[in-house]
Formats: sequence, C-alpha cells, structure tokens
Amino acid sequence: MEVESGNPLEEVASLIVRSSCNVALTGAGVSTASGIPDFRGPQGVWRMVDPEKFEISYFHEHPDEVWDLFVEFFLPTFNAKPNPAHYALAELEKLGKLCAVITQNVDMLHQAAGSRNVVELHGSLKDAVCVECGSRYPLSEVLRQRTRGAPKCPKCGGVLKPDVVFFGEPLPRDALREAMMLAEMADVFIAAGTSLAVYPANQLPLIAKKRGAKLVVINAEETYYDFAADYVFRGKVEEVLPALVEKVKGMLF
Ligand code: CNA
Repeated sequence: MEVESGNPLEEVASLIVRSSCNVALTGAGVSTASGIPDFRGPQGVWRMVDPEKFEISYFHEHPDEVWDLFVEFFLPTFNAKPNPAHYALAELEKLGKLCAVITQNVDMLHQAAGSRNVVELHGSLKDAVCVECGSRYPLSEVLRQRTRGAPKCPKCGGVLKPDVVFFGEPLPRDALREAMMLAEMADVFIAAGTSLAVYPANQLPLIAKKRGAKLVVINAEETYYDFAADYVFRGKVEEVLPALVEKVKGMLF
C-alpha cells in the first residue's frame, strides 16, 4: 500500500487499515451538527447554565429546577437525527475496521446511525430511574406526561432522575470496565468531538497510548490531551470522519 508522505489523513487511514482493533471515543462535538449543543464549545450549554446545576448533589436539593433545565436543553435531542460523523463511524465498523465506539454522549445517535458496539459511559436518555426504589420508565413517556418540575415514581412517589451520569456520580461499572479493556486493546484510538476535560473518560486515550496505540484527536478546538496525540485534526468531525472513512475504503477496495 502506497501512503503519500506528509498527508496525515492518508497516514491515519493506512494505520487503521493495517490494525486489527481500532476504537473511537466520542463526545458532544459529534452531535452538534445534529442540532444538540455541546457543553464547552462556543455555543455550549455552559455559556448559559452554571455547570454546578448538573452536579448530583444539586439535583438532589433542587430536582424541580434541574428537570426544567434538563428539558430546556436536552428536549431537542429527542428529534435529532444522526449526522455524517455518526454514519462514518458506523460504516467503519461495518468495514471491520472499528471494534467499538465508546461514547460520552447520552443521545443514542450512534445506534441510530447503525453502530452496533456502543459503550455508553455516561448513560443515555432512554430511561428515567427512581432515586428511591430504582424503578425504570421510558424517558419519552415520562416527558410526555410531565407538566413542570421533577416527575415522581408512580410506584413509590420518589423523584425520577434521567438515567444519565451527573457530575459527582460514579460511571456505570460494566461500561467503564469495557471501555478500559477496549482502550488497552486499541491499535489506533480516535478521540472525536470531545474536549477531553471530563474524568475518567479523558484517561482512556492516555491508557491506549501507554499500551502502544496511535492516538488521533479530531476536534474543532484544542483539547486537554492534544499534547499526547500522534495526529491532531483541527476541524469538524462531520467532515473529517467521512473523509477518513473514504480514504480507508479506497485502501481496502
Ligand atoms: P465538551 O466538553 O462540550 O466538548 C465538546 C468539544 O467538541 C468542544 O471542544 C468543541 O469545540 C468540540 N466540537 C463542537 N462541535 C464540533 C464539531 N462539529 N466538530 C468537531 N468538534 C466539535 O463535551 P465532551 O463530550 O468532551 O464532555 C463530556 C460531557 C458532555 C459528557 O458528560 C456528555 O454527557 C455531555 N454532553 C453530551 C451531549 C450529547 O449527548 N450529545 C450533549 C452535551 C453534553
């Protein structure tokens, strides 16, 4: 296989083609082209809301306020459609060149685009869960019946919480274990559309790198771990990822 020297996208495509386990870690930047705001980007939610309001302790003290905020910012998520970045990762998996997508996103758009092996590190918007008795309900149904404030559990009257990980909450144990295993196995680890500000997800690229993976960062702005990357693409994921997958296809067929 001929690789044009000095063309980083070709070089990464070639690494992907030659590797047996490539892994992607995605963040909110992968879904901004689907109309869902990120947290820390120029149009991010943090420009309008104090991040402390998404701390679990704040939720327990002010569930009505947090539900109102949650609905304001995350309701568009329910009508969102995958964009070319999601489809590119799904295609890479179909080509046998992506073991898994580890995502910090809660919007379920990777699955909607056709990705099968998706590890959701921060939960998802599928369900709401009772903080008292642990009963689960489809979040879309809970939102349909909700008027204002925090909805209550029909079984025990406890407050319901969207089944997403708030700041200060532990990550789902199985998802974290699987993500760590994937990071250790990866030959190429792609961090896309994430500022890499949030712990412990932001340790995964470093774990991968320590185990010998090539680290590729694709993000519109500087990330916390650009310094550790072998390749940094400063651009829109919905453009860079499809271009990368086209190059991979060109090398495979
Ligand atoms: P973040 O810290 O908001 O970082 C997002 C990064 O993406 C920023 O550096 C942006 O510059 C960059 N970015 C935005 N749009 C694009 C684009 N089109 N192309 C390339 N880069 C872009 O978000 P992280 O995911 O790093 O932080 C983790 C948080 C955000 C997790 O807890 C998520 O649950 C949470 N979150 C998820 C969603 C979602 O599910 N879609 C939305 C908002 C926040």
